[in-house]
Order: sequence, then C-alpha cells, then structure tokens
Amino acid sequence: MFRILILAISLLATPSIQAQDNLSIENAWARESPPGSPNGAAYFTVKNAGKEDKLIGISVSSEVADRAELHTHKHEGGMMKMQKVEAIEIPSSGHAMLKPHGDHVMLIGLKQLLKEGETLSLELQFEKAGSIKVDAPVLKEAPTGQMH
Ligand SMILES: [Cu+2]
Repeated sequence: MFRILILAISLLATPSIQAQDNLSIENAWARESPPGSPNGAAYFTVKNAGKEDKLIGISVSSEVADRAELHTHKHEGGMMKMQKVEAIEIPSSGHAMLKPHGDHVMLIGLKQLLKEGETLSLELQFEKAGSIKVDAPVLKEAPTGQMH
C-alpha cells in the first residue's frame, strides 16, 4: 500500500513527460498549391490518450512561409469564413482533427508553391505536452481516412 502511494506521487511530479507520451500526430499532410496561391494549408489529427491539452502555436521554416497560423471555419451569414484562433482544444482521451473546411494550419506568405512529393516540417506547440515536430507530405487530395 505504501509503495503504491509513492508511485502515484512520482507520476504526479512528472506531468510533462506523461502528457508528451499521450499525444500522437497522425495523417499529417499539406495541400499542393494551385498556381498563384499566396497561402497554403496543412492538416493532421492529434490523438490524445491522456488529459485535455491545447494546441497553442504552430511554426514552419521561414524558407517555406512567412508564418503559420491556426485557423478555423465559421458559418457567418450563410457563408463559410476562415478565422484565426489562438488555440485548438484537444479533448481528454479523444482527438482533434484538422481537415479541409474545418480547423487547419494556414501557411501565410508562401515563399514558393507547395508541390506533391515535397515534405513540410511543422513544429506544434502544446500547452502541456510542449513542442512536437511533425513531417507533412504535400498531397493533391486528402488522404483516405481523413474525411470523417
Ligand atoms: Cu485559413
């Protein structure tokens, strides 16, 4: 009984390591840019086996784009509009899916068009889990399994 109590305390003392292990990034991809696009978009699913967390930031190499922002789509007067958000909630024991027409990563000010076959490196910043790097292949269409 005493040993179990000590184990429980030591788990509580290292929340960042626990949280880091609980998050996994799946199905990351970026959309191939149509000619002339000033901006690009990237998507992924965050699976969370632990307590709730928040995606609070995103960064991309300055060779790819000026900056990356977290965006969502909102209905406004019968139209879908993109809107910048400060954070995307990752529910406990659940997932958050970034996908076309939903939450997404916006790459503002592309330095060159994204072409199929390239890979984009993104760094995701989570409130509790800290930073996680992810490689997103550039694709023409959403990978199967993403649209649910
Ligand atoms: Cu956007």
